[in-house]
Amino acid sequence: MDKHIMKSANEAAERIIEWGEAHKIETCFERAEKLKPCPIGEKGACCKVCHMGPCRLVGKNAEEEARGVCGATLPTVAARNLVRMIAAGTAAHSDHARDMVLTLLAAATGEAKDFQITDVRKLYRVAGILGIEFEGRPVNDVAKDVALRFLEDYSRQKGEINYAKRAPKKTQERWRKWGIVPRNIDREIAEAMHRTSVGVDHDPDHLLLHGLKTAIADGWGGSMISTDITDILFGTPRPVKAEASFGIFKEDEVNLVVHGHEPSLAEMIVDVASEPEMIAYAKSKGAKGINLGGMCCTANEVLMRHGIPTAGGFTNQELGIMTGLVDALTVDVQCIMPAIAELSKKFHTKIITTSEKAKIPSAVHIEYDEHRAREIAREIVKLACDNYQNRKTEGSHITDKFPVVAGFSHEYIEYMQGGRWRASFRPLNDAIMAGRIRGVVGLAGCDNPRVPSTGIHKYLATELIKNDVLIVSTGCGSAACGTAGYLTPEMALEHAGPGLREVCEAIGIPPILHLGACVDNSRILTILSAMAEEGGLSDEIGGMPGVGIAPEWMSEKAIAIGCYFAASGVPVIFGGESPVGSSEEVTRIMTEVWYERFKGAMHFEPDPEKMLALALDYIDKAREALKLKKYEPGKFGAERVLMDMAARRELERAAKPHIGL
Ligand code: NFS
Repeated sequence: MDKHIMKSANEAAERIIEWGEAHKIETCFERAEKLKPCPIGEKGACCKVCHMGPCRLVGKNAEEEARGVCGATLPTVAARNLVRMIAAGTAAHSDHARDMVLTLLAAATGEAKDFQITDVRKLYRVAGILGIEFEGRPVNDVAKDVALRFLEDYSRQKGEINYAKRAPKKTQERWRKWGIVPRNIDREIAEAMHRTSVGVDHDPDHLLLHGLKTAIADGWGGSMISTDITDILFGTPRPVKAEASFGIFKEDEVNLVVHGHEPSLAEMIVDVASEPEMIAYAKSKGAKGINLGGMCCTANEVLMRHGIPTAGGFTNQELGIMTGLVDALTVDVQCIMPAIAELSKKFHTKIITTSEKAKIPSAVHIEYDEHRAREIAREIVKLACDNYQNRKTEGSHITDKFPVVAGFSHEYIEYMQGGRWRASFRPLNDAIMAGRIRGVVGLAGCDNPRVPSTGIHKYLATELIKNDVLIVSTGCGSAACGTAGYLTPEMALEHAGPGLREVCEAIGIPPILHLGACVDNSRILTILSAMAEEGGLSDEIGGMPGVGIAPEWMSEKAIAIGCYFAASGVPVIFGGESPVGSSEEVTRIMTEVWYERFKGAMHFEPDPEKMLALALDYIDKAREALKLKKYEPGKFGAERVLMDMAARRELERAAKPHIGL
């Protein structure tokens, strides 16, 4: 294999890395090569929760014999480390969600005058779920009540988060049985930090149960709240055409990139960039217009709703600057490499930090405030225009780009299966029951310079659809597919298996459905709940022929996501080394024990072929347990074999925990 192929599996990215090497410009790819992971911390065997350590629990019999200075065992240490990752990931998504709630509240009370309720239908749907009266009331009054109700998810001391009731009844019962329905998001995060501090909770299973509780507060709390409010404020996505990769940048226009996670400012920038005064301003600086692009999850937010093109995911952020064409890059929170500020000095790019929570030394700071959103967005657009004149000729100037179809909200997926009045998940359930679609995989999470970046996403995407598995993707998983040209319906004809192809052609969808940003993994939870309610498959999320895969994860947020899927009943497979790999006991709890209790599990498997085999095995075993037709490529059964209660009970008895894979 070519040396460069080892760094990114994306050809355009690879050429920029190569250009950078020739110009002595370092990126995360070289840094990953130089800086090997610490073998102790990597597997979760390092404890640094107090200053008697850090204690390294290593050695031949570490699991039985090694102790920290306080006596903490390896399973305790590994479990604590994982729970802290979950807490951090949940905090990130849910703090983002808190800002969305506060923006909704400010919009509803008229304090944030630049924002309005765009999707009233969605507002009513959410109000209905929350038990808030909406008929005949002013829209803003309903929106205010919705925001205040969501704020309770950050403050109630007893009871359950609002959206726990959106899960299928049986899923909820499992959570209640094991005491993992979250009370409020902040409380579970705080308790996770408390329990994992020195000298508190030392039982790995007990610790991990609280980890699941915290993770549920992310998936069915913060993330789901964020998705819903973003739809209410900026519109529920419908399919849009766009483009992906570095060729989205234009030589003769001002290129302004929005990068990060919170969508409010990016939405305002999208709005402002088309104002005639702003376009005139760009022209006065010698540019033909203003070209917006996105990066990481902010890219997904504005791609889903406006078709703004994306330059790609996490590992593309430095490479985007190295095209030499980015006049300004705004960042807010999460997944922003601090390296971009130093790198930008070699080009003309202005890095603009915008969150009160996040600064990078040497970047320009223009602080976002939802009460002055339009004014701030204009300031940023003007700064990008001013900087257009400073564009130098250096840069890789890569022009590759691919068409993309995105915008598959769960509402749209429901709508496209029956129109406005007969919208349902029936056709999808039927296609799975008949074996046209073998199962569903959520392909999500980061891309990572420790592997040929985006390569495992690409491999799994092509292999899964070849095997008639429908893919729903989010976050940088979607970016990896988009920048590889995989997010178009034509892709179905080329690569999909015969059953999946038939379904995609009949409905007119791509075999990989781009569902949005990482917080929009909550859409997958909603889809699975709707499929359970529709009937014919499992009557809870657990037991569905579905699997979650994050093949190149790196963020703590990904761990929180994986765990809320596992707690909800989805077997999850992560790539790379296991962060609890040092403890067999913790590994056993997260696979076997969680499967017995919740029908979900969390595996870590670095080998892409084994990841694929494990996913297909889970899917086939779930089909078998549901007594569905055995999957055979090209051979489909009857469309509908609904099970009666007796058959279901029989199945419950027969189904054995799926363990030890
Ligand atoms: Ni998710 Fe989005 Fe990407 Fe990973 Fe980071 S941008 S929130 S954490 S790297 S998918």
